[in-house]
Amino acid sequence: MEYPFRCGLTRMPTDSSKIGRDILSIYLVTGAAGFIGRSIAAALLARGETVRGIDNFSTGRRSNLVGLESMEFIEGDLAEPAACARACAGVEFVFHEAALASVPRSVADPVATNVACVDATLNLLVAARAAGVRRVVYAGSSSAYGDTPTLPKHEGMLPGPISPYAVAKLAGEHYMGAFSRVYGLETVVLRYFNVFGPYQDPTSHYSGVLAIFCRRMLAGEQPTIYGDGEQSRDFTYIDNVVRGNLLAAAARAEKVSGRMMNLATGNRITLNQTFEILSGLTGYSGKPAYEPPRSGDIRDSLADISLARELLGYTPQVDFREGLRRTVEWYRSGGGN
Ligand code: UD2
Repeated sequence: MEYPFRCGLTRMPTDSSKIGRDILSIYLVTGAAGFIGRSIAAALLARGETVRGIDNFSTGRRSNLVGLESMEFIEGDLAEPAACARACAGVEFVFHEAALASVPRSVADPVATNVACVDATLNLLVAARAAGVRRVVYAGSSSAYGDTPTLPKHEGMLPGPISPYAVAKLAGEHYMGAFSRVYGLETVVLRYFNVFGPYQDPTSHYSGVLAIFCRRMLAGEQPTIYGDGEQSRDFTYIDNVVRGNLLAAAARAEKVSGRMMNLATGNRITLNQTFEILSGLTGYSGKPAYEPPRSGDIRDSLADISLARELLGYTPQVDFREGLRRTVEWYRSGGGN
């Protein structure tokens, strides 16, 4: 992947009090030991940026930090204000990826999801404002749209969260908007649609479906489909999400600050079709097991990505099949164990 643009480091200081910070822009990535956070951190480091990461390892993995040795790392929990203050000191841009993902996890323990997604996000915003952070880019979730039948989902639609997870991620979006409006902190919300790719943890019951399927099918084990398999998703390969984040940090504030936009591919595929493609890629010759749908699950999800195109110049670079091929190769070569 190529990252042709840089932000922060080359910008001229606008006033003398900011000179030190402008010359040494620090990027904070929360959830840096998680799948998306580590991928953003790796891209920033590859571009020569100064990066700080924070993670409490609730779902992030120490093994995901391999290759990120030049990143300053803080083991800490954003639910603690002191950890947020430490993480934000001297920082110019924050990519807020830390969360407790998974709809079924939130159904099992809504309070834990709220603490990790809502309390932590508010603490982070308070600390970011106090530290003079310029911009926070927030990982929103397509779950905010809920289970309305209208497709594709566009940003003008009313949210309709149906799981505690969706409520928590949506609350974070609203905090971003409020901090832009009342405190002038620049915030950009990117609503991710089912991100997948290398470094996604395949070992938990709460992992993303593609990570679970890759691992099981490569091991010759039967995957389980909840429901009839005709539910569809706009599965988005990680490189597209990383690119969208870098664009969101670099975009002019007048264009993006206080805004929310989808980050996806604009295509959808059913789980049954995905299973067939994965059978070919992994060599798995069996059939899936079918079990009842999960509570809080959404039937169909597809993004309209025209707003991100317009505001960020975003276009997906890696399509679903190519992304899946790369992902299978990564798990096949031992990734995620
Ligand atoms: C939601 C969000 C997504 C992201 C994610 C974080 C939607 C449409 N998407 O993803 O943007 O925030 O939460 O966790 O709300 N499934 C199986 N077998 C398995 C595992 C899952 O059939 O072994 C099904 C599951 O019931 C669902 C689909 O696969 O219908 C996708 O599940 P998921 O957990 O990967 O992601 P999802 O859609 O809840």
